[in-house]
Amino acid sequence: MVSSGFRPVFTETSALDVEAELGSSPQLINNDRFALIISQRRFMMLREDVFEQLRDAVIRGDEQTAKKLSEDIVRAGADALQVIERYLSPAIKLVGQKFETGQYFLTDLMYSAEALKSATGILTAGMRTEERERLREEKVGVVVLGTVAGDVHDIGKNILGLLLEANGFGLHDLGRDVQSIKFIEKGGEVNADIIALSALMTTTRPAQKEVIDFLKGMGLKENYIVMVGGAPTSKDWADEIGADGWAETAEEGVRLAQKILKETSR
Ligand code: B12
Repeated sequence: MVSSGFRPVFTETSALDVEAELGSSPQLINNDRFALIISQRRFMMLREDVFEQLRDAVIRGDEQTAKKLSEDIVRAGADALQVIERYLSPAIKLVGQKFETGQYFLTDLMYSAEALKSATGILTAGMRTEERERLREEKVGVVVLGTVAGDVHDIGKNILGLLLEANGFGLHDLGRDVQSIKFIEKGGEVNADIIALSALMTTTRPAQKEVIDFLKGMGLKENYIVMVGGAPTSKDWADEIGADGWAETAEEGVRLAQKILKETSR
């Protein structure tokens, strides 16, 4: 039933799933009934190139198309994170390169950023509610998160926040362009386990160090696990400034937070 040029974009409903629904043996289910159930469950077959179209819409800064394609992808039940990692992150990287090399102006960058923000918002919206519901009971740790002072980039930070919440962390997102002292004030107020700092520019990266220096100066460093991330950061940078952890992606960031919390048995 998968015709050429089309493919399912999500775990296909297996014959056993259908059996459970029909209460009959898989051998007795013919293709028509199988297809009907799939369509009833709103499983869709998407053209294989829909992800490429979404990527291209972000590169072009075409927000309307990006929104529409994202909605189609959500309806099809595709894995939001995979779409972001495989198609949207490379798209925005390319946009950044075009900006750097003068092929794109700031307005182009802004249009692409808006398209990306809308797409990630739509793709992850379902995840937000479902996962929150499921994990509400399991508070595994409290995180204060934000993009450091002078930096308004927040798309990656928002993805990290979403994943932290989805994995049961209590999240206090301070937003972007957050003054260093605010992280510390909030950390004390909510009795945080982790302070997570995002920085997207070489010029704002030093603010991550500033937060750690403030914590040390106030004798509070031992109270928190400080994690840093963002494109211009690295493991070396994290070690240099005395951070407790660094991760390249939001997914790795969550795994790292879980690991450090376990190790420090908080
Ligand atoms: C989109 C974008 C914008 C958008 C931001 C919109 C928004 N709401 O975020 C807009 C148009 C507003 C913008 C503005 C500017 N930008 Co800009 N922007 C970008 C761009 C193209 C993509 C950033 C992005 O969203 N990436 C996608 C997300 C998903 O990835 P990410 O942020 O890296 O996050 C991932 C990981 O890093 C990680 N992560 C992120 N944070 C954290 C934190 C922790 C704790 C952990 C563990 C992990 C983690 O998880 C995320 C998901 O896996 C980058 C280029 C690039 N390649 O990064 C330039 C870039 C960052 N911008 C740049 C510049 C120069 C600017 C401006 C100064 C331009 C100008 N002349 O005004 C302004 C800055 C204004 C300011 N004061 O901040 C430069 C920075 C150069 C530098 N000095 O380092 C870049 C690198 C472009 C370039 N190549 O020149 N920008």
